[in-house]
Amino acid sequence: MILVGQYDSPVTRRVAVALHHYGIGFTRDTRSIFTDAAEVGRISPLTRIPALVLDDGEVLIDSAAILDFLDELAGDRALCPASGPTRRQVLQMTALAQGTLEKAAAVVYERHFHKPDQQSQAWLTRCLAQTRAGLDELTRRLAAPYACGSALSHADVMITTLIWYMQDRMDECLSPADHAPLIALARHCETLPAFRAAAISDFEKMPR
Ligand SMILES: N[C@@H](CCC(=O)N[C@@H](CS)C(=O)NCC(=O)O)C(=O)O
Repeated sequence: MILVGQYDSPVTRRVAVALHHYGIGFTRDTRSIFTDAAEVGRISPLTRIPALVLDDGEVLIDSAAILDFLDELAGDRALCPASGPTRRQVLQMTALAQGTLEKAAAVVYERHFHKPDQQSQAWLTRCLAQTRAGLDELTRRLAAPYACGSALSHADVMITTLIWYMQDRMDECLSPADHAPLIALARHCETLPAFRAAAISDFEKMPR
């Protein structure tokens, strides 16, 4: 399998963490969606990452759909229960964290692609408020020791990769005081082997 995408993409990194956690071997294609967009677009039709190229050449896109496939391979070790209330909780917490990322990324892209005088302040204000609301709600719903209780799940992985993104790209929404439990969870998860194996190298960062 080949995982396409750089690890500064939280959704790409969450797939990498799951692959390492499950012990599934893979290689990487670290070409950039920005500087190598045409090449990435030949693999991933929307020129988005992650994409997972299977050994027979089939290409899977979208982190949730990719993880659905990997969870099937992982069976009982999947980072999401197969059924029941905890499954719902894991999927909802993961969706909340991923939705928060989408709003934060919208701010990052607006600032990256538009000069300051071309940026929509109304859009930025809206996205920043939605990002902040996402972080607040994640904090409110957070269980212990992991996001959804006693076991590590996809929610912890998404929260951890999201927190890295917030700290690296736009620290104006993440509050060390208000979101301390989220930050502490991410700090703990970053020490786990699967997260360390998917550490972000300096070369794989979006051009500024
Ligand atoms: N829902 C998708 C989102 C994928 C996504 O937006 N990836 C970003 C990187 S974090 C990307 O490829 N952005 C480039 C673009 O949209 O042009 C997933 O979970 O895989």
